[in-house]
Parts: sequence; structure tokens; C-alpha cells
Amino acid sequence: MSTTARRPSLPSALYLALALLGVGTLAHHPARAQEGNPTVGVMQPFLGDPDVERFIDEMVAKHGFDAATLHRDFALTAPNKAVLKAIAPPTRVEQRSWVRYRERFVNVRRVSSGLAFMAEHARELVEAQAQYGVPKEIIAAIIGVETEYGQNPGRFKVFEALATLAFRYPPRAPFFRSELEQFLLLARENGMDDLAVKGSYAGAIGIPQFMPSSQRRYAVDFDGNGQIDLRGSSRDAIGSVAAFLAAHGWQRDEGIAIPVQIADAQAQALVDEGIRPQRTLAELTERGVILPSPQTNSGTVWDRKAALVDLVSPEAPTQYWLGFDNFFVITRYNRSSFYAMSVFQLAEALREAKVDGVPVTARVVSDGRSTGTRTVPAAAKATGWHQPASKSDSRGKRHAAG
Ligand SMILES: [Ca+2]
Repeated sequence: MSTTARRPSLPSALYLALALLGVGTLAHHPARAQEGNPTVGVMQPFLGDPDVERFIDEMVAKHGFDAATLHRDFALTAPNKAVLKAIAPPTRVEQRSWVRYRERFVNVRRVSSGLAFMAEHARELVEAQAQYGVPKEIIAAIIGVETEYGQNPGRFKVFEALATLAFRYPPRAPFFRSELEQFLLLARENGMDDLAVKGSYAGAIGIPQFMPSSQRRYAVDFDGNGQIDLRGSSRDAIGSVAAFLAAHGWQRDEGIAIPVQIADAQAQALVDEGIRPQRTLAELTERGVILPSPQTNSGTVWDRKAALVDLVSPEAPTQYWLGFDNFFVITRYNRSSFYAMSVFQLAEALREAKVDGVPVTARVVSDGRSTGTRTVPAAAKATGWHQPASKSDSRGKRHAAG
């Protein structure tokens, strides 16, 4: 189900509008919040708003919530202008740049702190990889892109953010109203104070930035303490990222993406077909995609399906890649090819302990201060990325039914 899988997050802010709307260009963005409902001012209090009253009635009737408690929550909460500002499309249309986007995530700092994260959580990463078939570097890279390994889980009150978007942002009101409903259920199930939980301006929560519906549907109690805690438990976060990708069709030991070239401009038509792999390598090469030589020598891959992805930068030549099913699965976390490629390349950098060929060592960062460097023994080598799965696979217990 598409909306539950949408993964807006602070680091992906540029593409949030795209992710939420599921459209190809910002130009399609509907009217701003202020224009959507002339009878309700953006800053009008929630309490007394007929839409809010209706929502409260529904939560009482459908889920047995206490009306007085919900009235109190909305009375203590005001629409947040910063949330509306964050979600609004940019007023100035800037051309997207893969080169600039990549620099934010595939850099020495994020690889270095990622190696430290992987060393600290080596055991749970290996266990998640064995259980769900998702390479540990991919798990770490998603957490690295989303929150810089848990350092930046978001500073907005989730209830306030979701209420603002549900009742003061008409373009996505149904989606965020549903997420607010899911959030209240999540808070009740986990004994969380719904007014205290913090997250992104779009209501994504914790180390892996799960939307409430995704947390309820896909997250797992990977440390086995009887509670799913994506804010405090790195282990739950690691297991939940792997479970999410597995539930969306991650294929163990399969490739993710390969760089290609195109013979001529007509290959652009392949890009326009979208990011879901639909054509075999044989078809793609007939239509002008030029594979790197090792693939062309492999006799068995011609019926594999892939999608042609273009990574455009105004300041550099367009890079072309073929994304396989696993690349598509990463876009279920956040619907952007820039996002998925950043995750893939950050994962590769973690695996090699190198950025653009230059070796990187682990650096532990806490409270924004470096606490020194240390070498991570074999952290990047024990991956099994392209190799057959290890024996530990037989221990797999699947928490994430598809
Ligand atoms: Ca737990």
C-alpha cells in the first residue's frame, strides 16, 4: 500500500513534496494550505475546528479513545507555522543536482561516523542481515542518511506536526489525518506520551524515521524486550529497517544497481518509463543501454529486469545507472532515485571504508564533538554483499510478513 510506505524525512527534505505527492515534478504541487480552506485560518486554534471535532468523534467511535483526553491534547497544541513552511514547495524553482545531493551523504564525515556505528552495532547488524537478507551496510546507510545514525531524529513534536498537516494543509490532509490516527494508536499501544514524542516536521519518528503507519505495520522488537522503540533502541531500529525492506521485496544476495552508458538520446524514453524494473537487460541493450563489460560476458543475466535511472546535475554530465529490484525496494523507503542511489553509494563506501577511493577510518561523534578516531577491524570487509549467504541464514525467523 503506497501511502504507508512513504518515507518523508528531514535529510530528504528536497524531495519530500515529491515523495508525499507521488508526482514527478514540483510544478504539480497543489495549492498552499492558506488557499485551500478560506474559512479556517492557518493559525486558528485546533479546538473548535469542525474537522478536528469530527476527528475526535471518529477516534472515540472507532478506537474507543477518551474524548476529554483528545480535547485536552488539541487544546494544548497549536498549529506550527514552521511545519507548514517546511512542507511547502520551494518558492524558487532550483534545478536538482545529483552531484550536490550526493555530497551531503557520501562524504568522509558520514562514512567515518557510519563505520563507528557499524562497529558499535556489529552484532545486531549481522543478525539483521542474516534474518532478513538485507546487507548490513544498506541498513546502516539508510539510518545514516535519515538521521546521521540516530544523531538527528527530529525536533518537532509529532502530534503537533501531524495535527498541523492534517488540519491546516489541505493538499495532503487525508494522508496526514490517517497518520495522526496511526500515531495516536501507536502511542497508546506503546505507552508513549503522545504530546512528548518528537520527530521530523512530517511526523517521521526515531532513528530510522518511520511514519506512524509504517512503524505499526513493519517495525519489529529486535532486542526482544517486548516493546518496539525506534527512538531509544538502535537494535529495534536496525531490525525494523531490515524488516521494512524485506517486506517490500528485498532479494537476498541480488545486485542493486550498475553504472551504464547510453548510446544515444533516445534512451531517455527508457528513463521516462519509471523506476520499477520492467525490461530485461536484453531489451535494454537493444534500446541503447551499454552495459559495463563484466555483465556482457555473463550469460545468465539477460532476462534480469532493470530500470534505467538518470542522475542529473546542472554542473556535470548526467550519470546513467540500471536499478534492479533491490534499488526499487530502497525507493519504497523514500521515493526518490537520488535517495536510493545515495543509500547505495553510502553503503558501498561503508563496505570499502573508502570515499571516492580514499580510505576512511571510524570516528565516534557524540554531542557534535569528535571523541577521537579508532580503527575498525574488518568492519567493512565482513559483509558477504555479493557472496552467497552465510550459514547463519538458517536461523532466520521472519517478523515481517509481506
Ligand atoms: Ca525493543
